Amino acid sequence: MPTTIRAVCPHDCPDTCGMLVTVEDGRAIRIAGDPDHPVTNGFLCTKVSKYLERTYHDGRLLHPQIRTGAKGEGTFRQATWDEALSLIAQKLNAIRAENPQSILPYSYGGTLGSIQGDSLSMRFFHRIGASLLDRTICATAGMTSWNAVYGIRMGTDTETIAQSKLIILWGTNTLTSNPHLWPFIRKAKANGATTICIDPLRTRTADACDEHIAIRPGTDAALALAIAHVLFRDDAVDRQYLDEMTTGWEKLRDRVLAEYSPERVSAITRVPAATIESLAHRYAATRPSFIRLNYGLQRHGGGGSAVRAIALLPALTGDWNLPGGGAQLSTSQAFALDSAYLERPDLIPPGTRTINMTRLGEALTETDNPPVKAIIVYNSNPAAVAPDRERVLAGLRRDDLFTVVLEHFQTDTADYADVLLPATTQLEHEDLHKAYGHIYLSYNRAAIAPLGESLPNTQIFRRLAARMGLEDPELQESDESMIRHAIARVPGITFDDLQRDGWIRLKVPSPHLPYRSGTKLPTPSGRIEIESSRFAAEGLDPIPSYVPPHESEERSPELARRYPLALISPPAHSFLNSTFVNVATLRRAAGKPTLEIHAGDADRRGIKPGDRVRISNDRGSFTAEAVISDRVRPGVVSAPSVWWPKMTEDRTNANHTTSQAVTDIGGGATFYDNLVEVSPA
Ligand SMILES: Nc1nc2c(c(=O)[nH]1)N[C@H]1C(S)=C(S)[C@@H](COP(=O)(O)OP(=O)(O)OC[C@H]3O[C@@H](n4cnc5c(=O)[nH]c(N)nc54)[C@H](O)[C@@H]3O)O[C@H]1N2
Ligand SMILES: Nc1nc2c(c(=O)[nH]1)N[C@H]1C(S)=C(S)[C@@H](COP(=O)(O)OP(=O)(O)OC[C@H]3O[C@@H](n4cnc5c(=O)[nH]c(N)nc54)[C@H](O)[C@@H]3O)O[C@H]1N2
Ligand SMILES: [Mo]
Repeated sequence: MPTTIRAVCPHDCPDTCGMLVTVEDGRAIRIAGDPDHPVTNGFLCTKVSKYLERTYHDGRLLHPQIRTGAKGEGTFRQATWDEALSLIAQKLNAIRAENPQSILPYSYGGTLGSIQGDSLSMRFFHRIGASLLDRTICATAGMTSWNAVYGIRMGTDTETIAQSKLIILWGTNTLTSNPHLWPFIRKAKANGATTICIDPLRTRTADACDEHIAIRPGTDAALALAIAHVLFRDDAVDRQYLDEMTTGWEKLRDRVLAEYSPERVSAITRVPAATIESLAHRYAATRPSFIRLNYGLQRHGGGGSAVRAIALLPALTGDWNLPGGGAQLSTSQAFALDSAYLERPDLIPPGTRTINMTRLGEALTETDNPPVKAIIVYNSNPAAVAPDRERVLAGLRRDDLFTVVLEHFQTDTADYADVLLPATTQLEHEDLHKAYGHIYLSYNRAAIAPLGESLPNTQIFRRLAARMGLEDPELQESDESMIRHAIARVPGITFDDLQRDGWIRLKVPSPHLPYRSGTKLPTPSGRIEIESSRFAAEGLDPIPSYVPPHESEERSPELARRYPLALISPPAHSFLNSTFVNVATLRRAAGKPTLEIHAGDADRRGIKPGDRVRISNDRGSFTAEAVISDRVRPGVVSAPSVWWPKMTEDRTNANHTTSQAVTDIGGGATFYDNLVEVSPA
């Protein structure tokens, strides 16, 4: 008899869906979105609906392997767990004896599970004194900025959005990267809401909105400050809310009135002043208004400042008091999980250095004192996703670097491994999930037995620790025990409840209004810090301002002359970062690597539709097929990402051109702050 198991989508996406997996004779035969989950709404996205094709894929790694060919070539021989772990233990112990900081963990969002993500692995690296990894590749610019303003990352309750009357989708491609928000937006539209998309590209989301504002990349802070200008100029702010709940609003008012008029901001953003005026008027006049900003707009040199400026708009209008009003970047801190219990930062030896993952190329090729001699990669595919790929590969090619990769598949990164270890997928292990686009806590039950000899990440680190002679009990704790402890302080939800129900809404009032009048916030002042005491203490501008892109006429005119086109490489609809590129159905849906370019820009370069083009700058180059399109604004080109280089014609992808430079706030990646030139290949 088939049975149905409640599972959770593990992927790095705000939606964190509830999934129902049907299992027959030990094999998963069907996967579907949970129809009862209020956010999942009974459907899975294009990608995850193919999760069974991915799980039972021919390319699944089923046994440990040891490299036999050159690094990058991808030839291995099968080994036993015993042999593979002995080799790793011996190498890591030898490096540790000299300096444990020569060991670098490298992980990111392969799974967002609290257990198979960062629990035992973190304890292990903390215990041995490895270098710390600052996990900046996606979201730290925005997270740091939001927290400076509000003290805690929460936002508008997703389930109230249908009540909104104006929805601004700002730097987010909702239908691709956050599709389970759309049914709420559709309901709001049916109730008369207006939708506006702010994106340099006319995405499928922009098509589905009432209005599209094609902003020049990297200039959103200026646009937000122009909206603030109009709100103050026209006396459309909520004075009571500002006085009660915020700090420093008068200083912001003085700055925006003096410096951010729609006329001046039009020159920065290339958005007509009349469009800025009408956007600001609409925002001033419509309650409740909701802004969905996601992480796309902060991948620029001034990305932190952009999130900061946008984040405070609902504080100017008092929208935080209204169901359906406010803004959402992330809800992840609404979950009071005990991450210190899971990760044990108390085990970190004092003085341990931190390496910014965005600067992996530099860390592997230039860092001394001590150099990185071993890298252990799990839940990530840096040879495809990290910026400045040629530097990253130069590092991974080093003969004196010992590389271990825990994976489902033989990715580009796996090709550089000395030892390659097979990990289980979400259907084969248990896990606990918070979310960053809603407030349901979820439990993933294992649906099937591990395929081949694969093991959960946690089990691999347990075995490795034992093999290295580390006898600490915290390196042997079971997954279930860690889950029980992690949720101990979540009010009103027990492990038994989670096991029974699969997903549970946090016990907060409905609607959840996290910054309503009267709330004391965990900032130094207890208020929304328009004037930020944290930033002032760090020597940053205490009041929000516009910081131009690193690679722009304003900051690097000579570079802008040589490389006049701004390249954005946002997620392809059928991929999840580099995950799913090897799933045949989804790769067919994506077609091939393309570059969208405006007709005028293409003409000037003699480029015709379908031509193979080379996209290059001083860091490197890649090729793609030209698509001539008015969906990109003149001066902007777009390369949907993130392709597995080894599955393209010339083994390249957009990250040959992206930079290791980091954002103004939070040390985040700047993938979309990237000037290039394009020529026929
Ligand atoms: N299908 C799919 N879904 C995904 C992912 C995926 O790879 N594929 N990735 C997941 C992950 S890890 C993340 S972090 C999120 C990412 O999803 P989002 O946070 O939505 O971010 P992006 O998709 O990177 O960018 C969103 C939009 O921002 C636009 N953009 C770029 N620069 C600017 C700018 O300067 N200003 C403005 N206003 N817009 C700009 C891009 O053109 C793009 O359409 O999605 C998650 N969901
Ligand atoms: N040019 C460009 N580059 C980008 C982006 C972009 O938009 N443009 N987006 C950036 C963003 S937002 C992000 S978040 C990063 C994402 O970068 P990554 O976090 O590296 O994400 P993925 O590319 O999805 O690779 C995750 C890998 O983890 C593996 N994995 C999944 N589950 C498990 C598990 O349980 N155990 C183990 N051991 N492995 C597992 C998967 O098989 C997959 O190969 O990429 C960034 N890079
Ligand atoms: Mo991300």
